[in-house]
Amino acid sequence: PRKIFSGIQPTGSMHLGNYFGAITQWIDLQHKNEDITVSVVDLHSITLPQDPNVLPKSILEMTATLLACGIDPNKSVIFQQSRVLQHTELFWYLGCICTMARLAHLPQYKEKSALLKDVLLGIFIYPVLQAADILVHKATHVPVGEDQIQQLQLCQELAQMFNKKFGTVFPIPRTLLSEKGSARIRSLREPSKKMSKSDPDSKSRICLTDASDDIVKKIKKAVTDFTSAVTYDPESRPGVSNLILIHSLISGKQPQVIVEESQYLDTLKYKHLVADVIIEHLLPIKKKIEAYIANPEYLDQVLREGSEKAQATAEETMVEVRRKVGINFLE
Ligand code: AQP
Repeated sequence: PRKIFSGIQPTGSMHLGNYFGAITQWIDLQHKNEDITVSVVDLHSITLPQDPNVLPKSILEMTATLLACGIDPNKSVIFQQSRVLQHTELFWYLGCICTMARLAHLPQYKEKSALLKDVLLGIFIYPVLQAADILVHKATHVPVGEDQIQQLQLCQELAQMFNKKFGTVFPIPRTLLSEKGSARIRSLREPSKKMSKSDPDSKSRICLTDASDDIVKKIKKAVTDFTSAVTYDPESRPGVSNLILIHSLISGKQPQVIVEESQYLDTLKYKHLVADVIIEHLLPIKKKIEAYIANPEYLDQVLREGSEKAQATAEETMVEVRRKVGINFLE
């Protein structure tokens, strides 16, 4: 049977990129009764500085958002990474078989470290923690975007190396590509970049919790180009095509159908239409998020119960790992 693992960082509010790039796929898998485990990966989020007064709220908000989007704690396991210590424990074992040269080759490390004067160890080694997240649950499939493929390759290599050195413990996890294709949503301010939680410009993204008038403002200000016709061409017209893509993902209509329907609109009128479509889609989700956030005790209970379940499977793996490595000889 397949076992699917995925995570999301509580680095800010969920935006349409996370929603269409990851969450809707998790919900589809849950509908198909797949065995899916979702982690709020708080230990990853602190590779960049987080305000200790804000982080707890971000963890609860991310949990509320996942529930509001449809993750059902009775069908899927949803848990907080830091509560399951086996993740960091396996991370150490994997760190002891991973070379520094291998990590230095990862493109995300090169990109992130190029911007920093002093590179913290966490930025360098977090892909090993990511591998541990997946392997400690013996996941067989991992839904990934194209930006994560190299990290998953590292995870596969570490699993193979461990199995070869100490005896087989881990299945080799495979990528799970979305049936709808992996949607990459772009920044509304710089369409060459992806929409991101940690972009300092909040106008670059639409969050699921945004107020309706903020959505209108952000879409109106979205960078397009000097052509006023509505056409779909992600290469030469990334700005307007990004809006059409979002519209297409919400409505289920093909981009070409949307273009035909919008042939009498200029981009400004089209922006109003897209804003309305987004507002209508997000309103019920936003109401649910607010209701969950008003009940932090319930959210904490969901995370506690989920973490207990995750801990049980992770501990089974660690019993094997400790024994294979030769650390726990009496068990
Ligand atoms: N713009 C995007 N389009 C499609 N998918 C996206 N994802 C993120 N941005 C887009 C997918 O969302 C999932 C969870 O992401 P994450 O929390 O691990 O962080 P990330 O990928 O680094 O996303 P952000 O929003 O840019 O977060 P920060 O700012 O914290 O780094 C992943 O499956 C990701 O592919």
